[in-house]
Amino acid sequence: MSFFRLVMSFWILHSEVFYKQVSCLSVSRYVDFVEEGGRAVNVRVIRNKTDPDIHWTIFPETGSLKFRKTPFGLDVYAPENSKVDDRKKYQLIGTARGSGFARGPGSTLRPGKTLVKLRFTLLDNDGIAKRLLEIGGPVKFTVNHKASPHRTEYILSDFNPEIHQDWEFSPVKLTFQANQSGSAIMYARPKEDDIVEGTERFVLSLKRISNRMVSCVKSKLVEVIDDDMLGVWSTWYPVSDCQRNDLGKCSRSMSRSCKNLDNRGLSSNPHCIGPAFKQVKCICF
Ligand SMILES: [Ca+2]
Ligand SMILES: [Ca+2]
Repeated sequence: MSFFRLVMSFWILHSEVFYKQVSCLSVSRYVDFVEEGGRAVNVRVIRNKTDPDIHWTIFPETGSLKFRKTPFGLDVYAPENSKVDDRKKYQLIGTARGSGFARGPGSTLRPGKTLVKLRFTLLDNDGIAKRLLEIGGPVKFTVNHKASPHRTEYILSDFNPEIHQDWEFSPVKLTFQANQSGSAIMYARPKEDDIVEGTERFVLSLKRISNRMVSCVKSKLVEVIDDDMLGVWSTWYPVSDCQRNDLGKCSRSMSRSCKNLDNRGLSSNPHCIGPAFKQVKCICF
């Protein structure tokens, strides 16, 4: 064996070991979309100590997305801004070695080995939202499912897990068996409650779960107008006569009512802080 071949076989052997270690790496993704100012894409990377570092890039390049290293991997997030951003698909590309380049045969630089590619969508929340009164709605999503070899589920959700307390979904989940196709309508409606939350904006998404992969099919920007508004007290109504109650005690009573701050809006359920009724002791004759 010539010296050259010996060197080459060592290099190949060495590189095989190197890539074998890389193959131990596993990346799992939890969500494949990132909401501006909200939830990030969490990428969990499990690798051996000897595995090479991963260099992450976003394609196509964008200033709207940022990285944040975590103890388990990284987060891709979009800082909030007030401009309407594109909703195009991005790829997160992980390459072996910090520089993104590895030294190849003959000391030439060649691109680093691509280890993972994750695809996701940026959801902007600066568009024109569909306005929904809390007691109104619903927001409808049409699901058109083409036959796939896997069992597929569709769910409606927001990034905030509490949405299940505040919204009702119908159906909660839509399931298509393998090779089944069809279409259906799913809807979400904000629940009526007696809590003053104020107007809130959501990105409501239709997610598809197929073969353990989660993907965002559609998303809609909605603004929920809370029906429960802070109100203002009227002045106290005239005091009643001194009256004896069932226990034989005498009192005068006063009441006031909680009114809408303004009568322009859709508000119809005002809430005021403090009692609407009070009693003052008096002497009966
Ligand atoms: Ca934006
Ligand atoms: Ca409310």
